[in-house]
Amino acid sequence: MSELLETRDVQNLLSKVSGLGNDKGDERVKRIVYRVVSDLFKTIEEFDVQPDEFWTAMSYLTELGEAHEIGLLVPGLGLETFLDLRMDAAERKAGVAGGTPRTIEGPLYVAGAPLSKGEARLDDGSEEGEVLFMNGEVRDVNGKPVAGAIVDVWHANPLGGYSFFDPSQPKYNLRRRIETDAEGRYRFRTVLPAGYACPPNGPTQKLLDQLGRHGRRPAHIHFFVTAPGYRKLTTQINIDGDEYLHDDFAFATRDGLIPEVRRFADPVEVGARGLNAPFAEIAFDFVLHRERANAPNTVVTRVHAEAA
Ligand code: MBD
Ligand code: FE
Repeated sequence: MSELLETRDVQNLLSKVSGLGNDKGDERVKRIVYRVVSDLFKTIEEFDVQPDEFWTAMSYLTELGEAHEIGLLVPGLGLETFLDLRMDAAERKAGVAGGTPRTIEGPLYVAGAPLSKGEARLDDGSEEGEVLFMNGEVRDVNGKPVAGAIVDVWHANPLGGYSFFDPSQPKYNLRRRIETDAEGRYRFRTVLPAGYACPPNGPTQKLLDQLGRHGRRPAHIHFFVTAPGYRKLTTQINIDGDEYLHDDFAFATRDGLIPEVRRFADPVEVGARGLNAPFAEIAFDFVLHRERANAPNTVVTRVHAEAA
């Protein structure tokens, strides 16, 4: 590395910047700021970053925040998946094995969706798309059904847009909380989502372009599954057959999260569901772990929107 970084002036600067020389503040924050700022100094040195380039990056960060896209770039850079991999590793170390795999939450959850028992319909009938019935059981790793679990589900519409973020959709469209019945079962009716694409003129896509990358996600459905005494599960299922299934810009596709999609076109079966067009069905069970003292908390504090 460069000699400049080793000089007393720069070392002094870093220590003052991070407050390491004083006895106030927070020790952990100081050490992390020291590391991050010195790594930035190193990056500037190594790439001989010019002032123009540096200030371009600073305006980029401003733009990213103003566009509310920090939560979008984070998964795009694999940071959210990295946190998942670390949580997986910590769980393995604590002996938490098996169960439904976790995958990233993403930036589009909205708290406070309508709550119902056993079943729900997620769309209001105005969505043009293939009807999907999804059902399954919440159980623990020993196969015991979990009654009274909350399945908090959210997904995009057939155009890839999420309610709240896409103001053309009704409030809480395609967002529901379903409490499992006495047998631990849930079921819902909805419309098949399409994959998501980063806003084409936004700052996230602007950086992805410079990396030669697309900003597409395969069609997917998000879940939080919670129950008293159990570890919170954050996961998603992918819709099989999507062209981006294994080419997700957010790196969230995982083995065990690609259930079979059954298609029904027989007029008798279609009619029996009160429909007049072919529909799809997915069966998927969620397997939770009991809470345990020595494993890291999976309840993540994160700022969520709540529809007004
Ligand atoms: C999404 O729908 C999503 O789930 C993630 C992780 C990023 C952008 C859009
Ligand atoms: Fe999503």
